[in-house]
Amino acid sequence: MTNYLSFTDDHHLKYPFRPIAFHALKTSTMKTRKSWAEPYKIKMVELIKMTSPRQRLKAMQAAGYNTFLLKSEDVYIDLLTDSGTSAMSDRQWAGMMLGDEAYAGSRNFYNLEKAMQETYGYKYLVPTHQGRGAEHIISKLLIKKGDVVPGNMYFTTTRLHQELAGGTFVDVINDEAHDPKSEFLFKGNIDLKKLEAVINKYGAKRIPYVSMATTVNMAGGQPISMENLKAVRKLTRKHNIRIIHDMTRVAENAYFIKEREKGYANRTIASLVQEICSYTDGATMSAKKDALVNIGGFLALNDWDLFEEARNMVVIYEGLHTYGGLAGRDMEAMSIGIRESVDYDHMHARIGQVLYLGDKLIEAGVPIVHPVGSHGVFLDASAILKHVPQDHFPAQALAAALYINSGVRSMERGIVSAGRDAKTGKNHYPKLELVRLTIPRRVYTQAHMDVVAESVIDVFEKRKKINGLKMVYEPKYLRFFQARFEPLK
Ligand code: PM9
Repeated sequence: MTNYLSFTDDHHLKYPFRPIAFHALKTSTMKTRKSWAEPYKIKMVELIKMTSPRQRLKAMQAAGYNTFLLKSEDVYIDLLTDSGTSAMSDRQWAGMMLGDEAYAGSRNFYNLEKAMQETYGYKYLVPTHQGRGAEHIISKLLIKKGDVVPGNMYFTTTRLHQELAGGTFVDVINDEAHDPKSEFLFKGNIDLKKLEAVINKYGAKRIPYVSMATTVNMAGGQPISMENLKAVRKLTRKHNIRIIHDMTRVAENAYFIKEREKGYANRTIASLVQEICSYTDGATMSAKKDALVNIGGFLALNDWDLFEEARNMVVIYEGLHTYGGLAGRDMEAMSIGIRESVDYDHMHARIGQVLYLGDKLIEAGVPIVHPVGSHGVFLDASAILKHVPQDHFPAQALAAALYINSGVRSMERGIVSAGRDAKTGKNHYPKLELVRLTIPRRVYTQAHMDVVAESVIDVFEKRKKINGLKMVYEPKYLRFFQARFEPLK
């Protein structure tokens, strides 16, 4: 009989404590226990304001029914984004005090370079102020007018930089990714037939790279499998095409591979992250997500010549190549955050919290994207507001209604975010019309998730009373950030 007091590490690996929400994962082979807790203690708190429905209605009217235009002090639980909203650890804050604020050659740059190389395995680092800074540089360096860039679903800033550089984005994600009800566990996978068709149609010379994201944000934080990634590598190698990896949530993707993909259960998150990166040629990173910082990003490359060009270009748009728009203290916090992001207990609790909220909504019959993804729960606005046509912005209206109901801020991820076709000027009509409840890392407790679930369920029950919106102001680029709306009668 096993001595309870002498469990081996091996036993711990086989039967770790599971977040309660994992019973929903059909493929999970792990045991569950009744409750679980965050792997941290809270050392400092930020007070949040409670508001009345009347105050919230006024705030929403003033914000033009766009949650991006609300003042954050009017928000009770802020699930707008997981970007730059993480709580840093005491070690990261201690690192901030070690900022070497030199213009050139800051010690913190070298620490960041080392953390990036050791954690992700890429050779060369170009720091940038955030992810889109890296997207700007790589798009300008690799894309020529008339090129096509296949990828596993568009992301707003990524596609815009590709278009501004003269390219056209082509979606080659598998069909399941566009179906909120599909339970496919790797909805981030690239459809190899679609990718091959794009290569045959345009020729490899017009494809500067495949844009491959881990996890896929606009699909609901859905992961790509290691098997699919290997196959994409094989195909692109045959045609001599690069893979540029949007590694914004790579550790979250690695966690799903460990949980869901056969043969990976005993691997560490760190080793899976390394393996994912090893199948790609370079990466853009918004460190504001996985890497647990409030600001920062980078471009990572393996090709020296390309790195030299990027290092030269970064001085034009971001700053010297040893700071790229960041303070020394920001780079130090990032280097520590990168290492913390691949810790199993951290990721287990992070994704466990997202699943906890997702499970509550599934139990209540609220239509959401299945399976629950890495960084948030995505409400299926077209299924919830069946009476609101896509041209009346159902997800935008639902996000506004949720805020007015309880002060919970979410983000539209539907027709407003999809924007217009760069060539025809016509609206894109995405199949997914979603509201994202994005969970910041290490910020909220399960009690906050309970309140969010109650509010979403309440709004769901009152859904017939929610009308659509009309857009009364539309900015030219990335309209979701600043567009304004009015309610339709
Ligand atoms: N993502 C998000 O809320 C920030 C605002 S929405 C544009 O999800 C991916 C997959 C992202 C991402 C930002 C960026 C850009 C690139 N790729 O915001 O420039 O999710 O650091 O990164 C947001 P930056």
